[in-house]
Amino acid sequence: MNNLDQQRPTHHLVVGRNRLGRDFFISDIHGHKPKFERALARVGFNLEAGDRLFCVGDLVDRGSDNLQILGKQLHWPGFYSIKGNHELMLLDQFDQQPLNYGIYSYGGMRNTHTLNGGRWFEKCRQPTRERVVQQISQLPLTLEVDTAYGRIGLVHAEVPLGQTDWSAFLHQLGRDGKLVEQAVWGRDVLYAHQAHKPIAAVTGIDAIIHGHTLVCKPVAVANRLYIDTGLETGDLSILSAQAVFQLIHA
Ligand SMILES: [Mn+2]
Repeated sequence: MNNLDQQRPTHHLVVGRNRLGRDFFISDIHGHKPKFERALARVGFNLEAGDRLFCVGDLVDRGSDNLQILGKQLHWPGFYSIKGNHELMLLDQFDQQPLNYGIYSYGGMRNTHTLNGGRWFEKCRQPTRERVVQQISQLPLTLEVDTAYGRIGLVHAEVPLGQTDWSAFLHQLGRDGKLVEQAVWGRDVLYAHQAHKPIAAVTGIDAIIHGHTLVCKPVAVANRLYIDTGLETGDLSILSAQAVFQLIHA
């Protein structure tokens, strides 16, 4: 274990290899149970057989099944999710933290979460709100999982331009609120790629999966893979670890 490992923030979760079933990756469920269940059915997801599911954040907001998703999936032994910008908005709103999302804040209004699909949370009774906050605050901000095909990292929106090493990025993330904001809200890497700018791979990790920015089909940018197809296609992308590397190496 090197120095950086020892200093890794506790909001980073490291998950070992699955010895039983398959590992799948999904993003931006946004409280849409039917879309979520269709995705699971498409790959024959089998919890009992040891399959695991990793979500790149934004479990809640927009759909009508937020409490069902939180109540059920977060209790699955093989379900892992990181926080997305929607989870952070919810926590900020509950804590009455001053919202400071800069260009992302829709003019710095205090009700950013409500405007972004969070009205369901506003309408919950206080004990429910407290339970939701308890569940969501325990989710890590970043995650990495070892698979037979390579190590896969999860970051909701992006590993910002200029961050070229996974360990260094995680290290700085624990100390730099601005970087956290970029990691859960940013779209610069994908936009730079779409503008045909060269994007380097992030060293120290084999693949990184992002949601957050809408795409029509999964888009690989060096070793980063954007998978949030939910709103564009009506279907959530669900990818096996093998499929993740096939797309990155295509
Ligand atoms: Mn998002």
